[in-house]
Amino acid sequence: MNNQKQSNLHIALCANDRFAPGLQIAALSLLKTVDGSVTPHFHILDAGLSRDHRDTFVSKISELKTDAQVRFLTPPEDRFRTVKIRRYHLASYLRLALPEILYEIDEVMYLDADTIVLEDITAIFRQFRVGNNPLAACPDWETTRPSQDSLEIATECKVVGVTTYFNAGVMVLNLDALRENDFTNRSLDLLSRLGQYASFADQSALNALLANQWTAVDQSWNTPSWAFDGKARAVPPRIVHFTNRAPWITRTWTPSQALFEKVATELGVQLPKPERGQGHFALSSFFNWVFALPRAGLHFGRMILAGFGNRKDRAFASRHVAGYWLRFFCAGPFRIFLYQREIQKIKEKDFFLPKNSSI
Ligand SMILES: [Mn+2]
Repeated sequence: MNNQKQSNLHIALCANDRFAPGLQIAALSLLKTVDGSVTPHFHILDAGLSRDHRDTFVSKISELKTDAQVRFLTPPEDRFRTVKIRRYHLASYLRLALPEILYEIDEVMYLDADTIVLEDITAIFRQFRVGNNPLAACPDWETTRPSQDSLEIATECKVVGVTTYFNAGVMVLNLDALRENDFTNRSLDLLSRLGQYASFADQSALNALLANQWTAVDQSWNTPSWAFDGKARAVPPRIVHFTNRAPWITRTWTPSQALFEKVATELGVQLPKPERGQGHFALSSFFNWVFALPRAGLHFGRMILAGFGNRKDRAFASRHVAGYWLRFFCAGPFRIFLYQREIQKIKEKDFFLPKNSSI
């Protein structure tokens, strides 16, 4: 393998002030686990970071690894003027411009600022190079095909029949290849025309334009926090990704929250006061649980109606949802015991001290 590539590892992240704690945790946990012989270069897309946050980030990184490089880049926001933004913040779209912003770099790992890295990421780079595709990523845990994300975009890009879909929170990109096929322009053009249909913002464009051109790496490299909590995993998580909440903004009573807080303590990252605390979480969990039973009933009713109307597909879908809520309701009281046990285990564990422990 190319030694030059092995010794320099390029990592891109994107954050604003609100995501500064997540940025620190993602980058510092990566540094703690990465092969000590590589020199990490952090390229931070600055979507609005104060001087203080930038300084804290640089000093924490160099404290941990003196030869690590950090630079902050101003993203070309005007390039996104015509993009039809839906639900997400503009910051989420900026990674589409990585091939242009990092014009002098040939390969980079992009990492969301709401992740915790628990294993050496050089393993993903190795798989990426063997795969010889413009991109390597993990199959998404929920969305399984581009047409499920957006039928309009899948139709436009002629990928309706594609049955694979990746999560864009952890990716390795071959920037040379992406520049060669004009990826940034094509994705911005697509989202300027059909962005209103993109369920997952830039991830929708990435999947539509790079369908069948990506190397799938093990899903444990991008384990959503809800799967971590549900223990729905064959392999222990290597990267945990908070896909539906930022744990320093919304504090929950879950194993993934305990993990985040434990890791923050080990890394010396100070967390802000959460905007929503555990009281809010307890109340909303309780109502979720109480309403699970009527929800299940509602979907069972729909199933029966669809059965009368001879709509087998609808009946099947309703039965699936009804079953989910029924299981959710029945498992409620046990979940408290399971979470309690898991949270205790996580609190007692050291994540970055001994290298060989597992959860
Ligand atoms: Mn994310």
